[in-house]
Amino acid sequence: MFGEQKVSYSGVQPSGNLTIGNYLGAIRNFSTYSEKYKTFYCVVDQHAITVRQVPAELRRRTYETLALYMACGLDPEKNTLYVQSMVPEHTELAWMLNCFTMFGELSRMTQFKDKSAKHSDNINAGLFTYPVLMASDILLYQTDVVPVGIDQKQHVELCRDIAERFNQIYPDTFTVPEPIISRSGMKIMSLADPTKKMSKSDENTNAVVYILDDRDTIIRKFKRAVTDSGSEVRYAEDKPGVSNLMSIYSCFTGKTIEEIEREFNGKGYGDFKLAVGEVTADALAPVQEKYHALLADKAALEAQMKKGAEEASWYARRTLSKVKKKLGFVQLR
Ligand code: ATP
Ligand code: LTN
Repeated sequence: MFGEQKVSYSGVQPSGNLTIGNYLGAIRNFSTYSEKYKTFYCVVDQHAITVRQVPAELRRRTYETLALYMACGLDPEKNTLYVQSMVPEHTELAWMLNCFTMFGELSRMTQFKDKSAKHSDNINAGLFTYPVLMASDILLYQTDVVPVGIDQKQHVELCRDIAERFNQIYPDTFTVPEPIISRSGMKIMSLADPTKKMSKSDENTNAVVYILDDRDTIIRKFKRAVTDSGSEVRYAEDKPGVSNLMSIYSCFTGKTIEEIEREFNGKGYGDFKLAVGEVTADALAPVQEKYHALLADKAALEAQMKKGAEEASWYARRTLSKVKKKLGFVQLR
């Protein structure tokens, strides 16, 4: 809560090409808050360097992620859209919050465990304290709600614990945020292994549908998606492949699972997979068109980055100054 206004905050890493998981689980839901909340949506480039990045690619993806935010319907006049590294208050607060976060808490984070298994040659301290920087992002803006996919719930819960701990020692410093997990796009699974999250850093590009994939690629990827034994289009725990495709179809068409089961009653997997591919391609076409137009004007994107960073800094500085005062740091005017 900043003054009288409720705040929504979220972030996406420019660590790869964005997937329909990112779109359905997170970005598509961001605009629901634009009317009633003060909204901040960040391209979290500093989080991305917890795993090695190619500099030119990180730079390119930073522009692309911002353009995708806008193409997915986030109007920069109604939402503060910005790049994390352009607002140095994030890392400054992160240091202070590190001193209020326990080693044991960070050791329990499943993303840390997963990523350190995956990047066993580079288990750096940044990977370990990643959730503290994320808490800093959220708390700087006195955030009320954080729309994310379910994989980020644990991080938002840790952020709440840090805020509560800090507030207990220094009352009324931070708003304690709530994670908001969209029901429909909670967790989109990999097309190659439906027990695994669809992830933009997956090496198997056939397992992942990217927001920017062309129509033929989308249809081909769905055609090849791993399904289960049997041939019935039915949502069930022992049918993770078909269930995942049904969730995707439901997200893009707004139809319920029961409606989908009825629609494909008596039809096989082949017809169903084609239909999923078609609705996905249809839904993404307007996003892609807007995206390409936005990306063609780099100067306009840079102007947007500058405006967004200035807006964000104004809020961030206020919280940071409050925290410094509470902690006993001398601040000169
Ligand atoms: P990486 O593979 O680099 O870890 P990622 O694909 O998990 O990346 P993030 O940048 O970590 O993407 O996530 C951005 C947002 O998208 C987060 O809110 C996250 O919860 C959501 N998200 C990511 N993947 C999925 C998915 N498969 N289903 C639903 N939401 C998702
Ligand atoms: N950790 C998140 C990205 C992220 C974020 C945030 C999400 C960084 N800072 C603040 C919500 C709020 C991820 O990996 N998806």
